[in-house]
Amino acid sequence: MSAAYEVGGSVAVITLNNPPVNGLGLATRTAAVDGIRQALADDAVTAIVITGAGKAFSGGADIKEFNSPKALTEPTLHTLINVVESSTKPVIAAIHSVCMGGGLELALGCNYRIASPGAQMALPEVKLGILPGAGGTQRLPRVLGLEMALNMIVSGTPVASEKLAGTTLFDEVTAPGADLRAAAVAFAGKVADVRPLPRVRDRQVDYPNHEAFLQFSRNTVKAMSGPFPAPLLCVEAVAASVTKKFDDGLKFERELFMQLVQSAESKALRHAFFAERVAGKVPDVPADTPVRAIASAAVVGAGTMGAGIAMNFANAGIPVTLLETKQEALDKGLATIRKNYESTVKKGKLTQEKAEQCIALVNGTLSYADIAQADIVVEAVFEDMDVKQAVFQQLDEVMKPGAILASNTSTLDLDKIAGFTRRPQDVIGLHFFSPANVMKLLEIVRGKQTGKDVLASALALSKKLRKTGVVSGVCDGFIGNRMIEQYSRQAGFLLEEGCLPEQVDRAMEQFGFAMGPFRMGDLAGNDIGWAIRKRRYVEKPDVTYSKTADLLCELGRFGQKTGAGWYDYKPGERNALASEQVNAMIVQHSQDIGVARRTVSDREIVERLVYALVNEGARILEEGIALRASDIDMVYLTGYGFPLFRGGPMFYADTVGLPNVLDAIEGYAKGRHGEAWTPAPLLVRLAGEGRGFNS
Ligand code: 3H9
Repeated sequence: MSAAYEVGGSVAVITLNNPPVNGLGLATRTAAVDGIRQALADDAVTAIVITGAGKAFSGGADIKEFNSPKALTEPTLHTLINVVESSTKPVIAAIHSVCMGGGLELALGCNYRIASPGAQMALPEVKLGILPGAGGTQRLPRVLGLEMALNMIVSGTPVASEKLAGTTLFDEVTAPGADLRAAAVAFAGKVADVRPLPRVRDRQVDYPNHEAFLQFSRNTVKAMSGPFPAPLLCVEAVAASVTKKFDDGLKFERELFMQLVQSAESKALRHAFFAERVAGKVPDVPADTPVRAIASAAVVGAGTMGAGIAMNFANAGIPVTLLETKQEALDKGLATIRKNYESTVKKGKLTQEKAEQCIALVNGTLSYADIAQADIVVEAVFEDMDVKQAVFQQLDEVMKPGAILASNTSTLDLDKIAGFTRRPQDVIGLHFFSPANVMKLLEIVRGKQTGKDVLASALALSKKLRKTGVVSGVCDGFIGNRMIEQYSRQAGFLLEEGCLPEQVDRAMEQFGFAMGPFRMGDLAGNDIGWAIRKRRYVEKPDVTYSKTADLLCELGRFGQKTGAGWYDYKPGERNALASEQVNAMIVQHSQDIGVARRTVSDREIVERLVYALVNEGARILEEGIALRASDIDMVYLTGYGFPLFRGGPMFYADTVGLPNVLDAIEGYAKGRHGEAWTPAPLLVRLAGEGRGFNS
């Protein structure tokens, strides 16, 4: 059942019922149209109420139907809204909880709207790279005015219904706690005989000197929308609500909608929307798996990472104790936390009061005994197995039974770490990304023996901390760092072959990365990669690396923290300036290893770096380290600055076409350091079958 039809007295009530959010898929649209027709045919019915079952009026068009024949199968959303708008009996939308996108467009097609307070009203299509395509851009300005409607449509931000009470959007906003359905039925009784029926389409948008306002909006939106075409087209569609007749405006909106729905940017955003939601699902850990309560936390290690992790708990209202071995280090960690909160307050992103509340939730200690009762402890100490061993043996001694023991390791073997305890089922990896209080990604590392309830608890925790939790199996570097190593290797080889850091960074930034690999290295600290490579030279002597990064570190150029890295930095500034010393060192190194430097195209740079990610991603997928390709995309979108409009490395590879990716990889395999380019078997197989990673 996707919409229920009931008649009480002289009012028919159509209840949209398509969990979880009453998306207006084909079956729901069909049932709603049938409901209206049935009500029109029934002489006993004088008015019709449309409402939603469960936790929404409607979340809008069913996004899963986009680019599928179902979206265009009758009755389309347009047809449904036409049927509602041309009804000869009044139709009242009874709105609660969520009224978004096509849901709001349907409500705008009704003659009257009545809402509960707290309903989230939005036209969020722009966030999916499209615009409201079922009349929203024409009808919303007619009830909210040009400025407010434009703001809502260009930003996609929800506005609470009570804030819109008093506008012509609503005929009534009920009192808190009132029975919405009963109120709507009572309202229907009052308006049953009122004619002519009020229709939003018959209203005018009055805005003196609208052209000046629209031009200002175009300029502002253009400057802010980056590579995304939708925001500017939203302005154009809204402009039509003033400059064109209603039906012409609708037609124009439709044209722009069709253009956007086919765009690569929108496909990428829709992919990211579903990828984010599916990432929290693990096939063998059902949604009803019991979770452990997490009401208190502890963090071992008060360095930058530990302090950032502690802030996450405090932000979520969970008291957290920071543990260090020395008072000085502890004081420094606590001071970092205070400083971070103060600077957020200064930026106007947090109130002083909220900051003080968070700071009050953070305590410090030098004694393991003080953290013993915490529900979860996250270890964030130096990335060295011996140090981790000492910490986990201690935790095993002191922590209460049932406490979750988490490691923030970014590369080390979690199963080995779990083996330092007598409770490996309680051990899990929680890999936060720096700065931990800002970055969205949380890699949740599932060890061989991690309990299902511990995994479910970590996934629930990631939501509470407002992170995107992505599950990874155990391997060196997990999903993100294992892939980035291949990317960095290629960046190093490119330096040997003829590139300078600024060319590589520029090419990657033009592709859309927030930062190219060398600027990123300078920000994160080049010494981190150096330490990892030193370990690799011993553990995996066959893996080749360019020596340039080692030579850089030998010069003490660790990046911004030492005032010099791949680039030069003026004291106190973060602007990366090309370094003569480094560039000369790179050119000299090519000479020393006998490589004739050549001109490398930007296209080659992008292909080599991105396809290195893709090829390793394919292995990770095949080995089951990642559950699905879209999980890998989420890791890269939320943790590594991969351009959102390209949807993540695996999605991007799908859009390029896997046979094309494979061709390029096979070409690079014939070049210098061809050993780094053995195509992943999964890539070869899928390319042969004409499939994609995400299909
Ligand atoms: C549109 O309307 C186009 C029209 O203008 C023109 C057409 C011609 N469809 O976010 P949650 C699923 S475009 C299908 O975790 P929350 C979601 O996948 C649409 N499914 O919950 C998830 O599924 P699962 C404009 C949808 O409570 C489940 O619902 N509308 C849709 O945190 C729960 O999602 C939007 O852009 C959908 N439209 O937040 C609204 N929406 O359980 C996008 C959600 O299997 N949606 N799902 O993982 C949202 O912003 C949030 O989901 C919402 C609920 C606020 C509704």
